[in-house]
Amino acid sequence: MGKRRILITGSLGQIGTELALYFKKIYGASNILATDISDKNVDALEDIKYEPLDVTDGKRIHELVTNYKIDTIVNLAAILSATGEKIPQKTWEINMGGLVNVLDVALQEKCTVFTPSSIAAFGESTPKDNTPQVTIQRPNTMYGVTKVAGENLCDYYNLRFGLDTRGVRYPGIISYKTLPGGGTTDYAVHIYFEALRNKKYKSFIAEGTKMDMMYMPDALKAVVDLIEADPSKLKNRNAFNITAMSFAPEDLEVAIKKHIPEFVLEYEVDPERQAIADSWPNSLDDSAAREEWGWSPDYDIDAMTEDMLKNIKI
Ligand code: VAH
Repeated sequence: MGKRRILITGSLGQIGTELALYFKKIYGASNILATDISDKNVDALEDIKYEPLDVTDGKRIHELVTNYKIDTIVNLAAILSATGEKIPQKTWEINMGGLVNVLDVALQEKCTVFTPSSIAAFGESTPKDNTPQVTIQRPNTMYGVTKVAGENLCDYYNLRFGLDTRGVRYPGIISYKTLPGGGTTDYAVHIYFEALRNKKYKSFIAEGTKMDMMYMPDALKAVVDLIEADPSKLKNRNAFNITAMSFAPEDLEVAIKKHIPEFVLEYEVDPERQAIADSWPNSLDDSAAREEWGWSPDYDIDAMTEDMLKNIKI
């Protein structure tokens, strides 16, 4: 892999923490700058350099990019779907204000930008099964609105200014090192911790609610595979559908019971997060990512479940 000097925003979030450590293995700790508005769990970054950063402060982003000679910005700072419905204006301010600042600094300093979209960029009117790469996008959450706007803004900066922008539409991401915060898919993380702690879990998402999901190692691999991909092959650039599996809560119950036979899944549905989940696809068509940059996940529900239950320390 060629040398890169990467700044990550939102680096102490669920994806950011593990991405910084994954980048360290590939690019070396001295080439990574982890930033976040909070320094909670900063020790998780080990010897990776950390700087406090509020992404709505464009001047500070510019200072860090020039001081640390950054050539790649991975912009993860965002308020997620469920929290975003409680503070919609703040969500726009952070998710879009941060992205605009990142794109403008990247333009001035000729950086590559990776920023993820999400299955949240789709809504009720989107075809739900095998959702196409190019289709109707009318989300009904502020988080989803910022993701659609973000996809289009990144396309604009690429087409109008030639900026090297890239991104994927992530499904729910499941991991054990850093817990997610404020998401609709978080039930699929909590269930593993509760299965080990109490042998039971009350899901806030209803039985039968299928959503696309992915294990963290595949989510990390996707970032590097896409930023290192041959740009001449990228047609969809900023919003590749990617997925590894699609399941409902009862499918996780079956997978967990293979390891903890006495595990019991109950339901206490949260109407707000259920309404969000119901507006998202059941399954994505990720053939464009497979064709354009060789996307191919390694973990299915059973491989993920075995690894989660083996690694969670309670
Ligand atoms: C959320 N985990 O639930 C995020 C993600 C597809 C879901 O965007 O908001």
